[in-house]
Amino acid sequence: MQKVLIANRGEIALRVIRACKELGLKTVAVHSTADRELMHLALADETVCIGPAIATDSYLSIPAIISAAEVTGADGIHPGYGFLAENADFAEQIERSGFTFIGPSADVIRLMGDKVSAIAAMKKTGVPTVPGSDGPLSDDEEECLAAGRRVGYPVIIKAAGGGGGRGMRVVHEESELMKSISMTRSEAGAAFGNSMVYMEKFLTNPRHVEVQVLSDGQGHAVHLGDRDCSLQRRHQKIIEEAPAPGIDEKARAEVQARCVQACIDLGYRGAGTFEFLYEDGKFFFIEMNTRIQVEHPISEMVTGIDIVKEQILVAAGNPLSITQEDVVIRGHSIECRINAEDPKTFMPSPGTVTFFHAPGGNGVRVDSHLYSGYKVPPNYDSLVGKLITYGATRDEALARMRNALDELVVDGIKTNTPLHRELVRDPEFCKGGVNIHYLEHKLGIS
Ligand code: MV4
Repeated sequence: MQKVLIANRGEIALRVIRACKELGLKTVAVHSTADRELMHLALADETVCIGPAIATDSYLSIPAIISAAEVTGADGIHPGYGFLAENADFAEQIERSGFTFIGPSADVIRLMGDKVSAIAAMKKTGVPTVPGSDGPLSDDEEECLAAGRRVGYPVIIKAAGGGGGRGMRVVHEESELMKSISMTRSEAGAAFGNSMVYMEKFLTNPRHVEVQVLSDGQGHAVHLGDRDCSLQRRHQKIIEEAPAPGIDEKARAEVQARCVQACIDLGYRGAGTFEFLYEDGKFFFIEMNTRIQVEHPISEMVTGIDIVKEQILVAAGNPLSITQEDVVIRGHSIECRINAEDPKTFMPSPGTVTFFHAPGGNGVRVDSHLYSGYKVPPNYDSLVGKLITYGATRDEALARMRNALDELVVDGIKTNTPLHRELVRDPEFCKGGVNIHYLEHKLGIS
């Protein structure tokens, strides 16, 4: 691989460009007409405008991106996260056109994109799953009722084509089951073009703990420890940390080893994340993400491994350069997602950043494409930066985050920085181990 096209925008495009430059690779930045002022365009060797502001005709246009790779002679394509990152057709068309998709094979993306087949694959390889319907629910009422009785209420009905919180419904008693199944089915058919649904036991107060993996598709895989992403609002993560605090060490070692074995069994290539619910000292698989994730830097901070560089190297056909013994989880890292939004109403707040000052100091990392004078367009996700701190202990990482948030200046637009300043001083959060409902409860949503 010699030249990488980055099929994304914002902070992750900048992150990927930095990795490519370190590896001595040429870069091609593609952008929409709304994104001519993005910082990474100035750092790329070449830039190509691929379409209008509306993402469906630019960042989501497979022909526009493949054409840009053709005209620039790029040989690798990095999808970042969001947009086409987990689109199996995109990966397939890239490979069929003779380019290298920096990610897993289209088959594995497709397998994990269907949550029913993902769960079946996990059960086969020994990753612990949530007790449930063991496959799709049929149209037969008696079968559904029997599944509900066997699993035990409350249950949750999820769409096979959903994920990330889309297409699911909690059912508290048998009398509501059939109506809930048919409603989830029809919504899923309309939203995902797939009306297949399945049932799981509904866990009432879990934490969201995920395991980062790297695998070369040649029989070598490692895990890079875990992350706790429980602090979320409406399925949008706000703060993440690595490692997850207060986890049962035996359960942790077991689940991490199972994830590594799953990568080998799947022939998985690239970076990946196994998402779990963690409750009462046990892990339950819910989904696998086949992309680089927003929160990958905290795993980089506690392992010293550059996940994006490793992703590119294994996509280029190199065997994994590290073994599990090389991976040592040291210290603690926290990430605050800085969004261009009102800290109280969460309404997006695009506009011109009149002044930007990034924090610094020992153990502080800032992944952001902001600069003084940059205009945040209204067309895309509101994430404008990530503040990441590292410390020998969780308390040290937290203290550094309090300082970093106090030093951060983003003038001209609203950001959620005031919320972060409050959260890193919240006594329960500071104790560690809050569950997925904590933030919404605190904000008075539920
Ligand atoms: C669940 C659950 C409880 N029990 N599954 C939401 C996002 C999607 N990835 C899966 N989700 C959930 N699945 C069972 N069996 C609760 C959630 C859930 C959640 C999970 C992770 C992080 C935040 C969440 C917020 C609400 C619900």
